Amino acid sequence: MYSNIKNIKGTIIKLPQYLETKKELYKRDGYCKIDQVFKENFIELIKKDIIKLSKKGSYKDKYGKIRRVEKIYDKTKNLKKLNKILKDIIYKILKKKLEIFKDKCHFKPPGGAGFKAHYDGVFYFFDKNNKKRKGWYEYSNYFVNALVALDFCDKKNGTLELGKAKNKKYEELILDTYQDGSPLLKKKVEKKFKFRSFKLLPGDVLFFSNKCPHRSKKNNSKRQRTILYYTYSNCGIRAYNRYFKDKDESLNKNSKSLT
Ligand SMILES: O=C(O)CCC(=O)C(=O)O
Repeated sequence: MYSNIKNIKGTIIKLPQYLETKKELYKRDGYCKIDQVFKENFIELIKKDIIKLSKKGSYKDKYGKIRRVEKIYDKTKNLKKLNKILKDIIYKILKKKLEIFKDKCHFKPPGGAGFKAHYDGVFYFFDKNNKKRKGWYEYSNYFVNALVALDFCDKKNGTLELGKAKNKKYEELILDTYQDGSPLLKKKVEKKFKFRSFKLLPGDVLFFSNKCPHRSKKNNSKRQRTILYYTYSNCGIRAYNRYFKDKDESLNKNSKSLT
């Protein structure tokens, strides 16, 4: 699968050269891409599992097309394995033992809308008691996303575009947004960033900080673009259920989708 990497068992492991480089890149830019973390046959198994899970519950767009499946990371043997591998790599790159905070699979069917530029988790929401809350920063101030390509991704089918992380606190980052309950960046802020578009093969993984501005375009191809989009944090596994419960109860209505 990813033969250069051993499991962590409390021992300090010398990083393979290519991971040392990734570590430096992540430190400098807030993101790094690792090619072929997962082999094609493993990705095929994951896709089969996801299709089965999507039959039990998914979010659809206004055309009735499946766009998102959530709460999947521990639902099958293969998905559990994938999560463990991602956590191991994060540990090796960042020297942090993080747990899954939220997880989803994003489908972008032909013609499917993209996402406007935003930072992840930088928004406010009103909880069920109408109390104003600080987005993901209610749980922690450290988040790492792992995007696993399940399909080939490129500009045409709406791959992710990333800018370098802005290493600021919530209170400063929120000023870059419209502060309308969504994490969307103001147009003038978006224009200041240089976005890099990532061509990904199935099995490639993109690790990036939630503080990296990112966006994606509509799928203008004839084929679906599917990715796993997991977020890891240092706030402990109990935050996972709390997050999804708070999200269900949140009174926010705004979305970061292009439509
Ligand atoms: O699926 C995509 O194209 C981007 C998703 C995204 O930016 C997000 O969920 O924060």
